[in-house]
Amino acid sequence: MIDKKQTPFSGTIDSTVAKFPYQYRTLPIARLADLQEDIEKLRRTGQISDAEIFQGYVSQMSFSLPESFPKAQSIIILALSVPPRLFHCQYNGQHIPATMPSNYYEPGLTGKMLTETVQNEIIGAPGYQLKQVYTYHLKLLAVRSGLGRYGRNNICYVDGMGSFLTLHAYLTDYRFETDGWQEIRALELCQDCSICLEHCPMGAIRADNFVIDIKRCLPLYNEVQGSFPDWFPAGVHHTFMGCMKCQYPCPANRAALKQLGQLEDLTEEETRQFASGSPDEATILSVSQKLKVPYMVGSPETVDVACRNLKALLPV
Ligand code: B12
Ligand code: SF4
Ligand code: SF4
Repeated sequence: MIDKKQTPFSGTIDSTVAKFPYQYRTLPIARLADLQEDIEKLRRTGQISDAEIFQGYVSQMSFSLPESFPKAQSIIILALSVPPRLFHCQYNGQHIPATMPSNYYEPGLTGKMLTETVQNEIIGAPGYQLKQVYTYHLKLLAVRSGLGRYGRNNICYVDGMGSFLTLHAYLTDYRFETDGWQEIRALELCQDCSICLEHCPMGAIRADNFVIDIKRCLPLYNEVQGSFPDWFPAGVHHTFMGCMKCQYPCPANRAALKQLGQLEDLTEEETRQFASGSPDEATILSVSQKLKVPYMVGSPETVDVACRNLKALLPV
């Protein structure tokens, strides 16, 4: 069920589990070349890190038109409000707090529901094709379209959502008349603020360069398998995956922080099994349900990552 739109570029998806506010903008397909030029400029000035894991994410990304959709006319970029959720690991009688950031759990909204929303509410006319694209740099697209702005932490902020959101891009052969192309803009609040820089435990946010030092950004290491580097500060871990240290204290998230949700806590036994590195199938299933990470079931790599990260949360 979809609510009536409150403003021209927003709406709410009612998934029966929860309500998900969304906002979107559109750009004409001709803007793909301008977006790619932004990336080329960064590349020419040496701002695209050559860190292997980072390259693993971005080397195949570009603002190109898929061969399978030559008739695409418009790009739709959508921000979905998804609050981080808190949970605890019970361990030796203690309740160890942890966060599940926005983009790692299934909030209760299927891709089909999102696509139907775009089709019915945003395009709003029958007979048009729609294709989700995963290979575009979504924050840049959001900022250039006027949907969001960069924070000093290089995360994208949308009015009314803060940074607690996920981004989704679609191509369609429907032609939107508007071209909301904007300069690449930072939040006005960032002009006189350096709170995220001071709170980043890794020193990834720099005073002299807006582009963060990706090689020092915690999620680059805790999203993938492998041992953590020796230079990691002690006690840095606080999530299932990812990092919230620059987002929680950010003044642009003050209102959004009130939306934080909860997940079911892990029992002593579940925590112990994950910390041991080899949880049994039943425990993997129960933890995946509690933490809303169904993709962990049948993925030994994700179980491995979860075991390492949950163990790192515990006192030694
Ligand atoms: C690779 C990747 C990562 C990498 C690298 C992050 C990074 N900063 O690039 C890692 C694993 C570290 C990561 C971490 C996170 N990620 Co990530 N990630 C991606 C991915 C796959 C690509 C991002 C990308 O294109 N990076 C390339 C760089 C070049 O792009 P950029 O950061 O936009 O850089 C721009 C600015 O530097 C700007 N710029 C340059 N100079 C200047 C100067 C000024 C003044 C200004 C204003 C701007 C500016 O221009 C650059 C582009 O031209 C996207 C999904 C997607 N398809 O886009 C998700 C995505 C960006 N990630 C997301 C999330 C949620 C996160 C985390 C918050 C998760 C977490 N809680 O830990 C963290 C945030 C870390 C951080 N501080 O950036 C969300 C974004 C949500 C949001 N609100 O912005 C995305 C869109 C996933 C999704 N579908 O929702 N991620
Ligand atoms: S903490 Fe301050 S500088 Fe950092 S993103 Fe938020 S407003 Fe900008
Ligand atoms: S996500 Fe964590 S490590 Fe990366 S910039 Fe923010 S605080 Fe620093």
